[in-house]
Amino acid sequence: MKTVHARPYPYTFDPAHTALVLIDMQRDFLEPGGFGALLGNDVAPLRRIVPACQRLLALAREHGLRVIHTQEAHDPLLADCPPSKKARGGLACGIGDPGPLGRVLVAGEPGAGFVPELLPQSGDTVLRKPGKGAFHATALDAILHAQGITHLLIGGVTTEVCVQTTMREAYDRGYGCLLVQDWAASYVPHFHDAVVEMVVAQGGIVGWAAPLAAVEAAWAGSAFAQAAAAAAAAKG
Ligand code: TIU
Repeated sequence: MKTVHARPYPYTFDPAHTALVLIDMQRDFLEPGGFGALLGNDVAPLRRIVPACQRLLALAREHGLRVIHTQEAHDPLLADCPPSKKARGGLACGIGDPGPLGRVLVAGEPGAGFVPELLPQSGDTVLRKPGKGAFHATALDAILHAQGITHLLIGGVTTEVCVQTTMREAYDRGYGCLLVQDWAASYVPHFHDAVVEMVVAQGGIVGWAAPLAAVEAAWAGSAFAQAAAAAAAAKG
């Protein structure tokens, strides 16, 4: 078992039953000309978490955790895109339209692909999803059950849209989720901060939150992490 010094109290997980879930680190959200930029956002805050994502992925691979990359992308015929989603925002160049990164948010197009620094590796699971939450209209719950996964370390983009929606869906399905704070980002930085507070409020109503350094400390078996684990055990 590993224990992370998290808020609102230590987060304990068994690596054999824990997956890393990296939400939607796609060119369409992180690069100029993609869906996020077409919505009027500055993509710079999202790009800043790429090095932290690389560190956590390396840690996960070193310790044999399962890795799941989600991808918000639609079928080329938009058969899985509700008209309300396509119409939202009234964009001149919206979902399915040809844009600077190919057809916007369409599977197989350059924009739907992952940023080059975070390409999935052999053994990782890639989960295409048509919605904001990773459990909606996907096999994610079945995949996690089949692999005995009970705990999720979650990050990606954007914190208040796909990351938070997925955490809430996971909570209702019985998973224990840790939001790795510097592994997630929003186009609107104070939304990110607000989500962290929402997650840990009310005794961890949605889950736990901790910085990447605390996750790394749990693996290092540092005195700090050990002390937190002891404190949690003492609380019963
Ligand atoms: N617009 C926005 O902040 N996010 C999304 O549309 N999708 C995800 O968060 N992945």
